[in-house]
Amino acid sequence: ALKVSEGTRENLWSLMNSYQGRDSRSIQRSIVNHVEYTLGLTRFNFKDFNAYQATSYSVRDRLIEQLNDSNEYFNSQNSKRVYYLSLEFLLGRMLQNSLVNIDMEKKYKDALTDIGFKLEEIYEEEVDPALGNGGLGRLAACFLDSMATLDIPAMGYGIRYDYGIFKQQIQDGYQVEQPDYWLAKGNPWEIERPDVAYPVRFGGTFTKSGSGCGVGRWEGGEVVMAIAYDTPVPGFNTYNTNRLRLWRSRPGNEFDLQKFNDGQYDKSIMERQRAEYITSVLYPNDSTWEGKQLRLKQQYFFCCATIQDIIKRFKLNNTNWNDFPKLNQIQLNDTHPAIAAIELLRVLLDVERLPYDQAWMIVTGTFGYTNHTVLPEALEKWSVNMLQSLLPRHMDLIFFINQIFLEEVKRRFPGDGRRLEVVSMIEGWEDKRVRMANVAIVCSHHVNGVAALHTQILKASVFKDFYEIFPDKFLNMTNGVTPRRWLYCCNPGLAQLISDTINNDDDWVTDMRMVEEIAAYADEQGFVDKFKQVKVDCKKQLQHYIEKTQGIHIRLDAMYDVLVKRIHEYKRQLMDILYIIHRYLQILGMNEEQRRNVVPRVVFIGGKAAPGYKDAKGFIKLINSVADRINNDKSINDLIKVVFFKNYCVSNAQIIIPAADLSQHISTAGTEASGTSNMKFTMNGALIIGTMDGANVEIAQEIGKENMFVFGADVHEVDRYRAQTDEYRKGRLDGRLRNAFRAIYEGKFGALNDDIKGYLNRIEAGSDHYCLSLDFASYVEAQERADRTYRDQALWNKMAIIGIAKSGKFSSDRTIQEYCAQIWKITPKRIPNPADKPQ
Ligand code: 8GP
Repeated sequence: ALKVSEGTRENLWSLMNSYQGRDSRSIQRSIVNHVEYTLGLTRFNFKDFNAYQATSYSVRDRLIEQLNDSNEYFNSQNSKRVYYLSLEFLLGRMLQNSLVNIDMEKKYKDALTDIGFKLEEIYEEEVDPALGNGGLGRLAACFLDSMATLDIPAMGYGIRYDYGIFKQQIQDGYQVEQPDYWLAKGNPWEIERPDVAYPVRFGGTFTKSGSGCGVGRWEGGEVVMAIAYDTPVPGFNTYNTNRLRLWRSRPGNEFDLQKFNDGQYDKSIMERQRAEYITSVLYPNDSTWEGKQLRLKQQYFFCCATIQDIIKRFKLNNTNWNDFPKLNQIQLNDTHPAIAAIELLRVLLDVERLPYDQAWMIVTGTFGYTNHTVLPEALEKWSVNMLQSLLPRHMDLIFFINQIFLEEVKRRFPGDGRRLEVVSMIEGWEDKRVRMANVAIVCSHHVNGVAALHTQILKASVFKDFYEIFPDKFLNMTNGVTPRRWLYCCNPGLAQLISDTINNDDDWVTDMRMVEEIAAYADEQGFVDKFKQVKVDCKKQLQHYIEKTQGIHIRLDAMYDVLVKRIHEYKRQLMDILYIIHRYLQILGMNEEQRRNVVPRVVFIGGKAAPGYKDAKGFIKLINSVADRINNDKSINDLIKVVFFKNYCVSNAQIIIPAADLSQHISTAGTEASGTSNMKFTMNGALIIGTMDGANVEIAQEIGKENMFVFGADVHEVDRYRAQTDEYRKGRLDGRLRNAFRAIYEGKFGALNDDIKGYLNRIEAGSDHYCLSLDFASYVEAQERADRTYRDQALWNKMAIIGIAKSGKFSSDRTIQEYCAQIWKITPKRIPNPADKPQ
C-alpha cells in the first residue's frame, strides 16, 4: 500500500475540497455535475431516468467517502472482520434505502423538487437488482443492512451475474421466463475495481510431494481472472459503511501462443471470451440443487477470488497465521460457498506451506455454516469425477480430511458402520458424490439452522449423526428482516404513526423492541383510526399498482388475502387455490341473504416457479384459470376476485406487503426452514393464517396464538400421516377437496393440461406427501375464523396492532447480534464521524 507523508496528506485533503456538503445547493450542484460530467448530457435538458442516474451517483459519492473512511479505520485498527459468503444477494432497489440510511431523504427530496423533479418518481426509474432467488438471497441482503447498521466490520462476497432471476410474464395463463439483463442501462451503485483482480485456475494437473496430505503443485488447465465490483452498504444512523464485493469473470492473462502462431487468431480470442460465461447467469432454482459443471465453476470461482482477497487484507497487518481465525470469520450462506473452506486449506498448505495440523486448526476456527433447507433435493452432492477434473487438489484434500474424520468417528463410535456411512463426505460406490453439507459441517466451528423448529429438525433427523458427534457445534439463529426496508421505507405512514405514538423519533428503527409500546394503544380509538387510515392508503397504492400493471380493477372494501413466495409443492399454493374453488362453489350455492354475510376478498397469489419445475408451473396455470372463471362470473358480484400477482420481486413486495390484511404461510409442518415474509407481513399489520412451521412457531410465541389463524397438523402428525398407506389416505380424502377436484375435471376452469390433472389424481389415490388432504378441513376452519374476525373490525385491528407491537424479535438486528455473540465473537466498532469534528 502507498503510504503518504503527513504533508502530502494535507495537500491531498485540501485538493478534495472537504466532504460533500449536506445543504440543498451542494446536493443540486453534485446532481447537475453528474448529469454533465458523468452522463455526458446537458444540464439544461435531462429526463427522469437521467435524474435517477445522477442522483444515484451523487449519493454514491457520499457512500464512497464513508466506505473509504470506514475501511481505512478498520485497517488502521487491524479490526476483526466478518465475511458473509453467498451466491445470492437479493438487494432490491438502492436509492431510497441509501438516502434513508444516511438520513438525507428529505434533503434530496427538497433539492430535487426545487429543480423540477419528484423523488418518488425518480425512485421508480431504478431497476430492481435481483441477484437472488428468494428467501436465502434476501436474507443475505437484510444481513448486510444490519451488519452495517450495527457497526460490524463486515463484507459481503458474491457474484456479479449479468442476468439476475428471470422476469416472469404470464401468457395464456402460463409462466414465460424473460431474461433479466439488469445492467442494460448501467449500474450507478457499483464501483468497478480493475485494480482488484485475481487469477482462478480450473482443471490441469497436480503433483504431490511429501507424505500425508503432502504439498501440492497445481499447474496447467485454464486460468480466468476475477474482477471486483464494489457496492457500498451504508448503515442506518451511523457513519459506518460496509462493502459488498461481487466478482465478474474475465479472460486470463495467459495466452495460448501456439494457437496464435498457428494463425487461429479469431478462434483463440473466442475461446478466451468463454471465461466470461462463468458469471453470466444466476441459476433460477430456489429449492433444488443444480449439478451442472458451470454452477460448480461459479462456486469455486468466487470462493477462490474471495479467499485471496481476505488473505491479502490479513497480510496488510499480520504475519502470525494463528491470528487468522481471531481476525477473520467467514460465514457460509448454505453450502454453495463451502468449497471456500477447502480452498483456504489448499492455500495454507500448498502456498503458505503451513503444517497440516496448523492449517486445519485455522480452517475450522474460521468458518461457520448456515443451513437453509431440509429438502433432500436441495442438498448439494457434486460428482467426484467432475470435482476431480475441475479441482484435482481439492478433491484430493476432501478425501484426505474425510479419512481423518472417519477414523476419529470409528474411535469414538466403535462398530457403528451405519454412522460412518452417513457422515462420510463421500456417498456411493460407482457413481461417487461429495456431500457438501458434510464437508461444511466438518470444516466449520458452528452449524446453524434459521428458526428454532428448523434447528430442532436438523439435530433430531437431518444431521442427527453429526449432532451426536459434535453436540456443541449446532445452534439456532432465528432469521430476521431489516426494519429499514421492510417498515420504514415501504410503509412510511405506519413508521410515522409509530414514531409519533411512542414519542422517540426514529430510535425504534434500530431497536425494534421499542415498538412494543404501541400495544398499549390497541384499544384507543384515536390510534386505531390512524392505523386504519394507514392501511387504506397502502391498499389504494396496491390498487393503483394492479390497475397499472395488470389492468385489473379491484375493490378497496375487501379483505386483501395474500400468498406471495416462490411456487413449490411444499408451500402449498395448490391448497390455497383449491380452497378458493371451494369458496366459490359455496357462494354459488348461496341465496341473496347468505351472500350478504360473505366477506368480500381479493385473493393475491404470486411467485415464480423454477423454469424446470413442471408441477409448480402447472399450479400457476391452474391459478390463472380459476382467476379467469371467477373474475368473469358476474353472478358472484366481486365477492371473490383472484389476482395472479405477476413477477413477484423485492420492489413490488414493498407495495403488496404493507397492503395485506391476511397473509398466508401454509407450508406442510416441517418443510419451511423459517420463512421471512411472515415477519415482514406481521410488522406491517397483516394477520397470519399459517401452520406451525418454520418461524411461524416463534411468531406465535411472540404475538400470541390468539392473534393468528393457526391450523394444520404439527410435525409429528405429518410424520404419522406419511407413514400410513396410500389406501389409508385415499379412504380419508376430504370431501370438499374431492368436490374441488371434480369441478376442475369437469372443465369448470377451462381445459387444463393432463399434468395438473395427473397431479390431482395422485392425491386422490392417496399419494399426498405434502398433506393437503390431512390439513384441508382445519384450513377451511381457519379461513372461516379469519372471516368472522374480519367482520369485527375492532378486533381485527387490535390483533394487527399487537402483531406489529410484538414483532421486535424479528428484526435482523437481533439476528446479527446473536451471530456476533455466539458464532463470530465480534463486537461493534463505532467509527468516528468526521462531521462531528470541527473541520
Ligand atoms: C430458504 C428457506 O426455504 C426459507 O424458509 C428461509 O426463510 C430462507 O431460506 C432464509 O433462511 N431456503 C432457500 O432459499 C434455499 O435453501 N435455497 C437453496 C436451495 C437453493
